[in-house]
Amino acid sequence: MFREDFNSYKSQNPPLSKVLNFNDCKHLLTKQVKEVKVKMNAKAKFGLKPSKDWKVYELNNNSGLIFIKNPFTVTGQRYWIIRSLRDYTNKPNKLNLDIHNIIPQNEEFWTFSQKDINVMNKLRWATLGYHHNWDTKVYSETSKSDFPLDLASLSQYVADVLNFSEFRAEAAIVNFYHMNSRLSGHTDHSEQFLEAPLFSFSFGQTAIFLIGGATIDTKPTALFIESGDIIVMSKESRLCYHGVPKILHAEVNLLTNDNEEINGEELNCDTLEDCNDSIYWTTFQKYINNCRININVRQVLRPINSILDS
Ligand SMILES: O=C(O)CCC(=O)C(=O)O
Repeated sequence: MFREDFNSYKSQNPPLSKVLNFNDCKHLLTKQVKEVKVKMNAKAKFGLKPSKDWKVYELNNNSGLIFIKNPFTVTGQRYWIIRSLRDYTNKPNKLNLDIHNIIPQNEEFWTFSQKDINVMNKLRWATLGYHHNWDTKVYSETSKSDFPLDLASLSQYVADVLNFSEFRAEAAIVNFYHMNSRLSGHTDHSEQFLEAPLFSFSFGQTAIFLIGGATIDTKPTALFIESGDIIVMSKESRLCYHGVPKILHAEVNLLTNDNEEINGEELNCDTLEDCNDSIYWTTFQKYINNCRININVRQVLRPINSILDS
């Protein structure tokens, strides 16, 4: 079932009318989704709008699959896009490009890619914190680096608003998609503590995302993920098959900065200044006009308390 639907959505003419669209979800309410009550924070943080203004839903057929309709300000989206491309691609984080040795030792990905567009086109992923091992799928104490404080704070803040206040951000995969990229159906089960939710932040081009069941025999639900949308995979949905069969072209215009102030606590000061520089922003706007960035944040370890209890 998952495979058949994946193939149908990856085709030239995907059945778009069957994809859940959270821009217009009044008609989905009660039938396919329900609204989720969140903690009301009046103060905006981390480039997000105050949580009292968020629109948060849970799928009826996939318990624990939470969808937050773009809660970011324009400046907030700019911040996370710049961080993903320019900073999270720096050492000691790992990139798919590392094994090809195409970036000279003393150069950083972003600066080098401005001179060589092929390098930019070859970027597929970066891993942060505990580095995901794509072959063994096992996290190791010998392959980890410091997790970025700002991304940990963003994830833990969203977790807290959704009442997952114990969540700890310990590993992330930043996925970089081109218009012809896909991510096959898979489950994320390498983490030791699978009870913790997984947070997925998307920017740039639109994706069709499929979320199925515990095996590939369950028919998946298809959703559009647009720039700024957040998906949380918690409870039953945490171990469900999911994938991205298609990237669709969308106008993502972050050129007009809303000049909304970002509460700068725990954010990177240089990036905050860069977000408000419209000329500096244009190179990043060019990237997201044809690409999608997905930041997938996980907790790896069991919380200390649960180890002591067992
Ligand atoms: O790009 C997405 O929305 C999903 C990414 C994902 O499933 C993963 O990194 O495991």
